[in-house]
Amino acid sequence: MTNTIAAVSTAYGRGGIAVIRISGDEAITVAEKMFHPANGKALSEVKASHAVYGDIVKRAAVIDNGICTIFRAPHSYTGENVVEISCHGGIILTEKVLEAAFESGAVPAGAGEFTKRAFTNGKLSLSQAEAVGMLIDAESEEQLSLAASHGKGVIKRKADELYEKLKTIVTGVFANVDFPDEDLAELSDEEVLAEIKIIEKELAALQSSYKVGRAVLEGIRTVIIGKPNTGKSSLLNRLVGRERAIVTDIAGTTRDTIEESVALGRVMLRLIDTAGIRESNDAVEKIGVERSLKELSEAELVLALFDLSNETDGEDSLILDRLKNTNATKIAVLNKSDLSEKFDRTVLENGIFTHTVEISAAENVGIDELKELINSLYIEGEIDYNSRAVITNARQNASVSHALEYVRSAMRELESGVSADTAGFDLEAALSSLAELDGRRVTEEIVDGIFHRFCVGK
Ligand SMILES: Nc1nc2c(ncn2[C@@H]2O[C@H](COP(=O)(O)OP(=O)(O)O)[C@@H](O)[C@H]2O)c(=O)[nH]1
Ligand SMILES: [Mg+2]
Repeated sequence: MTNTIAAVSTAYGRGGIAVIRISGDEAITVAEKMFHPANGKALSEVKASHAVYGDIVKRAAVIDNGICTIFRAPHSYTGENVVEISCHGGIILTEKVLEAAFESGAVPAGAGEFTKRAFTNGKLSLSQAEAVGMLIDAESEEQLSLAASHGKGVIKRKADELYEKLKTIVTGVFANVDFPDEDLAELSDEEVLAEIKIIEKELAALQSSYKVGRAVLEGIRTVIIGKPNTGKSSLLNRLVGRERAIVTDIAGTTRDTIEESVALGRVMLRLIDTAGIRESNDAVEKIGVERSLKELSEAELVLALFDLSNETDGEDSLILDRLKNTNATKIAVLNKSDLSEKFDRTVLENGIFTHTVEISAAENVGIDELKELINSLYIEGEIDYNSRAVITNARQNASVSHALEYVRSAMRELESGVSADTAGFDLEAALSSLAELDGRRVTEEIVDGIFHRFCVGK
């Protein structure tokens, strides 16, 4: 069995060029069997990081010609010997070139295996490897700049810095315990407390940065809710920028929930349009209303629509009642501002809503203001992602949050007069949580989970 892997690294389909990547100890030996340089030299003689032109060969037949680039370990993406063969980009042709690599001794690469090897071989930290996935999947400018900053190591540096600081304290504390008679006591209990307060602040900042990272990367689960005919689907279509949902003047048009992801300025919304909430005897509509209520309970952000051209009634109260019991941020969106107003705005004076916006979904009035408002709820002002570490996924958040809990527990102990060596156990636990942030110490399971989401060839 060989550990040398091969895959097509470019997108599946027709294209000017496709790249087949081979990585592992035997990469150059594999490539030699299937690529014959036009200058007659052996591939093994080609200098590292050099490219040669030649024939691509499968079972003694020339199937294409192209460029072969050689990278020698450890100076490659994966840290292993890597060969990249660029051929013409056709589906059948690319598959044949890949087959030639398998016939020459390579095995198929798993999803994300090149990047996983780069991580395992220390070429990339875990957050840098995750950044590769973020770059490829980016759907907005904001995601792209965040991915680029992680790729350049902004999380890695912050994780290393905090880890080293905390490690110094932990070793200082335990030096005190293990060798009390020796003069190793670097830090008094007061000094330990002062130092961990600094770390607590930094971890808290990192934890709160997830609000931004999540809004930009994962998206805010946003539910549009309201009575039938208030213009929920019209608003969804405005925000998505196309006629995604059916809009009619018939109440109960939207019967099922409709989901769409949309980059709204700097943040992503996972938008959910729902069936209008009202008492109904129609069996299908009833199910729709139940789904709306379920979505409401899981929402992070609620856009509650009210129709300004209609008088307030019991159905509005029903919705307000439901909204009272959700934790989401709630914006009252007053629609149909183009029509004459009959709505009694005092029903909204109940502390449920953090903001009120007036729009006309039909005339496209107030939509930009609504977009700006939503952005400002999650991102305040300009952020330079290169200088400010913003964490972006649940894994990073869990590591930071656990570390913060332990640090706070140690702080409380020290403040209540417990000696530093007892608090030291919490600090040790904080250190091991922090070790997970950037893959310094991480389980095989977590690593596999990350790279399985990648495409094959990356
Ligand atoms: N005049 C006016 N009509 C609107 C506006 N927004 C939606 N409508 C109309 O209201 C009706 C219901 O709209 P729809 O988006 O289907 O409402 P939904 O039931 O809440 O999804 C349709 O006839 C829309 O054209 C608006 O801002 N102004
Ligand atoms: Mg609708």
